[in-house]
Order: sequence, then structure tokens, then C-alpha cells
Amino acid sequence: MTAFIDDLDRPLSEPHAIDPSAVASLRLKGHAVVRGLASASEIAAYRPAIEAAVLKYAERAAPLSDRDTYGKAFLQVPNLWMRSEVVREFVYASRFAKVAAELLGVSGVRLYHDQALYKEPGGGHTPWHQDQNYWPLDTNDTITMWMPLIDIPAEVGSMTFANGSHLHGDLGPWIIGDESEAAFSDLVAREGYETETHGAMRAGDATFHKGWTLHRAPANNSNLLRSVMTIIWYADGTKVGAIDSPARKFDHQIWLSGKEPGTPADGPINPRLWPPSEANVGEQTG
Ligand SMILES: O=C(O)CCC(=O)C(=O)O
Repeated sequence: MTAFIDDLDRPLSEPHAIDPSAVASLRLKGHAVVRGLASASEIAAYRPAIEAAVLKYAERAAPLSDRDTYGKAFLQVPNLWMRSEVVREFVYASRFAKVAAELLGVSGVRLYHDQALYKEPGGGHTPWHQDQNYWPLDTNDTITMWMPLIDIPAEVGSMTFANGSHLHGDLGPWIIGDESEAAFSDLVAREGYETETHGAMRAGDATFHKGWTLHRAPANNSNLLRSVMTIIWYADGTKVGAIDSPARKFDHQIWLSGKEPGTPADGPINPRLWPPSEANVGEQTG
């Protein structure tokens, strides 16, 4: 199949060698940084398609001052791969999925979903939270790639992680908001978690974090639109987990095609992206 963006430095199927320290960091701390995973020109090629979808969404968004803490944190636009063939090429990239599998130490990964997270100038902090509270997946092998589409200076900053928090699984029922910020701030202080950020990032650098890793992000006090694309995968072979909260009920319908708990999480919108499955091999030419 012909690639939509065909003048890249290297195809998005070309592997990216990761340092063993990144694998150790993900295992021990629950997060890792991989610098230069995509080049500036690759990002420049895909950013317009991602941005177009976000800006369309932004036209309908309420003014910042009218939103709650979660709403102020970012413009959140999910499943961009379904809206644009160009974005699909980016989200399906085996270069990214292979890194996710290697960091998790699993032989294959499936797509859970993608989402753009654009923190506007004046946008608020992203409260402490654990992603996996939302995900009805019967595994701890879940991972998010968070990739800036512009250079992010230190004063805007990237996420902060609570090192080792993923090793404790579910740390509380709070979904993202003022309550999760208060409860998890207390927990981080009380349990003495060391916190760590990878700070300034270049377009195409990426952080990876596990589904149970506690994380937050600072407010955007700059004039820059903090453009970030995320992709979430889980280990191939994972089963649909318990639907035991409203958040998980929502995710179950939207992202797991409502498949029965206990059955393989291999629905039509959860393709195996590493190793590329037959149906996607043609997408991998980059
Ligand atoms: O982009 C942000 O501010 C937070 C992102 C986040 O929480 C995530 O990707 O899991």
C-alpha cells in the first residue's frame, strides 16, 4: 500500500534502537524517555493532520475560564487514526509499537487508542492520576507513548512521574480531577515517592509510562500551544477485564467494542501493531 507521507528521513517501520537503561527505567520506575524516536522532519510531516483535527475540535470547546480542572488541562481528541489516513499511518507505525513492546518486555502489542493532548496557553495543570483506572484490561502490561509535536521548553515542561508507583497497582479510585490531585499529592508525600520529570523535550522525543504509574503535568503559563500526541498499547493476548466503574464502562464500549470480560481484547479497533499483523503490513512502508 502506498504511504501517505512518502518523503521521510526513514520509514516509520524502521526500528529505533533503545538503550537498555530505558527498559530498566520502565520496569523499576514505571516510565522512560526515548529521545529522537521521530525526527523533526517526520513530525513536521504528520503534525498538520493531527493539528487539523484538534483545531476543529477546539472550535466547539468552551472558553478556558468556563471549564473544570480536567477541561482546563488540555484539549483531548481521541481516535484520530479513525478520522485521517495520514494520522493512521503515524499511529500504526511499527517503529513506535516495537519500542512499546521492548520496553514492556512482551512479544507483541495491540492498539488501545490514540489521543492528542493539546495544553493551551494558560491551560491548567494535569492532576495526578493513574490511567489504568479507566481501562478494563486484565493485565499490567499497558503503556502510553507521549510525544511532543513541537519543542517543549523547560518552562512548559513534560510530565512528572512518581517513581515505582506502578509496582503498587491500583492506588485509589480517583479519576482525574481536583480529588485525584489532592488524594494522590497526599499519597506521594506520605509514601515518600521520589518524583521525576524528563523536563524539556524536542519534537519527536517521547516518554513512555505504564498504566499504573502515577503522573501529572504542570500548567502552561507560556504563550505556546503544547502539542502532544499519545498512543496507548497493551500486551497482545490480554483479556478484557472487569467493568467495575463508570469510567471503565465507558472505555469498554468505546475502545474494546463491548467484548465480554474474560475474552481476548482483540476487537476490530484493537489491531496488533507489533509484530505487524497481516492486515497492517501494507501500512508499514512509511
Ligand atoms: O499531557 C498531559 O498533560 C497529561 C498526559 C497524560 O496524563 C497521559 O498521557 O497519560
